[in-house]
This record gives sequence, C-alpha cells and structure tokens, in this order.
Amino acid sequence: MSLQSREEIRQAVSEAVQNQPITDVHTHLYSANFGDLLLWDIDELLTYHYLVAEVMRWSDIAPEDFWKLTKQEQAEHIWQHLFLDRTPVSEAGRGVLNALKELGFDPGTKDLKSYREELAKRSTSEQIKDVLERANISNVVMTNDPFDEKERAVWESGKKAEAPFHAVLRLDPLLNDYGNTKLKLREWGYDLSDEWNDQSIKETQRFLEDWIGKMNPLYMAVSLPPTFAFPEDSDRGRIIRDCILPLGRKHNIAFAMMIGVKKQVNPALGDAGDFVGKADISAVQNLLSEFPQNKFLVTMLSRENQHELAVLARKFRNLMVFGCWWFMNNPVITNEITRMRMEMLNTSFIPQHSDARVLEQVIYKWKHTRLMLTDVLTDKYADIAETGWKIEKEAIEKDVKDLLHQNFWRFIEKDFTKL
Ligand code: FIX
Ligand code: ZN
Repeated sequence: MSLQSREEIRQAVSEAVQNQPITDVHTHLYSANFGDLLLWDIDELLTYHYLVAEVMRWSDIAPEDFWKLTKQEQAEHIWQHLFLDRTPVSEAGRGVLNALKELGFDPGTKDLKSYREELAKRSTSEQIKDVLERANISNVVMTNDPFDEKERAVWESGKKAEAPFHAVLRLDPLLNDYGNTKLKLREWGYDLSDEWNDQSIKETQRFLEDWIGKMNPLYMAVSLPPTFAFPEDSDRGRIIRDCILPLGRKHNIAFAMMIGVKKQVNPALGDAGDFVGKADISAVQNLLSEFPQNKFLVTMLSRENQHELAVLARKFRNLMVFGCWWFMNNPVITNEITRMRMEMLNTSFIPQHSDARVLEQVIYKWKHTRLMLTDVLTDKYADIAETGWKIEKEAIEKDVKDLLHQNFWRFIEKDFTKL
C-alpha cells in the first residue's frame, strides 16, 4: 500500500517505530541472576548520576554530605529540589516522569511515597518482564567488567547472561590503566613481563580469551579520553594492536570505542563527575584504514565530533556508528545528529542506545528516541514522496527494523576477514 500524504506517512512511521522490538546495544543493566548489580525502582531512578549533577546546582548540600544520606534520603533530596521546588524540564527530569507514566503511575499526584510503596511489591524478574514489554525491547546488551570485584564473583560462580540479556567484555582498566591492572592480572595468574614482549602479548591474550570464553561477549568495549591516539607508543596502543584486534579477527568480535570522556573532572560527584572533550578522530581513521578485517562500533561524546564521524563512516564499511551518547542524548542534539547521519549514511547506522543504568530508564529513553525517530523519518519519507517515489508501508517497516535491530546483529555477525 503506497502512502502519499504526510499524515499517512507519519501514521505508518509512528506505528512501525512503536511496533519494532528494539535491540538496546549499550546499557549498564543486568539479567536478574546478577542480583543487586541491577538497579531498579524509584529511588534508583531519582539518584541517577545525571540528576545528582543537576541537584548540585540548586542544593547547598556538600557532595560528601549527600553521599552520607541513605539512598531514599538522596532520592527525596533530589525530588524536593528538582521536582517539587521547580519544574523538572531537563531530559533526565522529564524521563523520570515519563517512566512513572508509562508504568501506570500518575506523576501528577507527585506522591513519591505511593510510587515507592507500589514498586516495592514487585520482584526483580517481574519488573524486568514488565519494563521490557512496555518499552518493547527484545534484546538488552550489558556492560560487563571483569575488573569489578562484585561482578567478577558472579561470573566466577558460573552464571551467564540470561536471555534477552547479552554480555559485553568491557576493558577500561586494561586499556586505560595497564600499569596498575598488570599487577592485578599477575595476582590472577597471568605471567606478564615488566616490559611489553611476546610473553606479555601471550598472557594478555590468554586473559582476554578466558573472559571471551566465560562471557561469550557480543563485542569488546572501552571508553576513551579525548586524547586517545592511534597509533601510539603506549600500553593502550600496544594492547589494541597486539591483543584486542588479533582476537577480534580470530573470534569475529567487534571492538567498540566510546570516545571523548574526561573522567572525574569533579571526583566529589562520583559518576556525575565525568566531563567531555573533542577528540582527534584521526585515531579512528587510522584504525579503520590499517585494520580492514576488524570491525569497529564507535560513538563519540562531543557534539563537535559527530559530523566527521558520519563522514568517516562513508569511507569505511567496517565502521558502525552508534548512539547519541550521554551528553548527546538530548532531543535538540539527537534530532540534529540523526538527520545528519541519515542524510549521509542512509539507514546504515544505529541511531540510539539507552545507556540505561536503572532498569526503568529504558522506558523513557526509548519513548523519547521513538518520538524523535518518528519526526525524522516522517520528514525524510515525505521528501522522497515529493519526488513521485512511492512510499510503501512495508518499506518503512524494513528501514525501521534495520535501524532499531537488524543493523546491529548484521554487523555483529559479519566477518570482515572473509570479505
Ligand atoms: O563509559 C560508559 O559506558 C558511560 O556510558 C558511563 O560511564 C556513563 O556514566 C553513563 O552512564 C552515561 O550515560
Ligand atoms: Zn555506558
């Protein structure tokens, strides 16, 4: 059935976007068997580090005193300053209200106590099932850190990611702090030399393959500072070249680089203390060019890097651009970035990931993304219809499935060593 009016197109786009189950390609969520590593409920929603940063701009509380409060007291402090004393117009504030609304609560009552009491009646598994159904999410990709003692213990006990959750091998301590991490790896039985030599390469690869075996990760990942460079005569440069990329080719595992975070510029704020910087994208260009048989998922944190990242993806098919990461995940920017990517890459990119740290965040992060994507796609299809090209409902559904699901899985499965 071909659609020609803008209203018909918008209706078909809205339905396709709403009905398409999503693969959320980067989150900090965990399947229920990982226990309290998974954060959920209203107090976790309210104490999200985005809101901690925002409350510190209004409240006079000293950060160290804030952290001494109980989780419930922290939530109430944020609720008072950001929701009761003023309107929660920020993206994170709007998000809490949309999560409550989509969960069947009435944010208009502003009755935090009632939300808390109702959610306390639910089990973790029930909440996971309910939240993923409401958000229409079919797959959740985790962030799994073998250097986090609590999480390491879960994996060492033999537990695995439970469907529809999937593991990712996150490697920040190995790549960004090898000097200290080397000592820990030696404690774990990996016989690393003082200097970087064949023994170090072998043992670092053994560590990685041990965890690839434990986790069966969809990709290996790292967050990187704006100063990230490649090639670079550094521990990070050597480990990427000698370990990450050879194993990526051997096991057909993508390498995800999340570039542009300035860690802990204000340590007093905890996770809210990270900042952003424009990166030199030539590091990515050099990796793509030198390693055509590896595949790279890349997202960047600075708005100023977004255009060149999209242009770079036009040059290298082994680059999959994903998400509007962190400080990019605001409607004014996601709208701009998604239009720019579509105008340069057609639909060959992954428009969003939730980065959810709290289960219920996927409800609002994907509601907001679906609204944005509906606006962008309606405009793009209307532009095409205006040329006389017939826009078919089935074609819209296929494009939307690519954007929200298939592009990721096709890239994960594609083996660039065999192209
Ligand atoms: O490195 C990352 O995975 C970042 O997404 C997080 O560290 C960050 O705190 C976050 O959750 C941003 O949304
Ligand atoms: Zn993240």
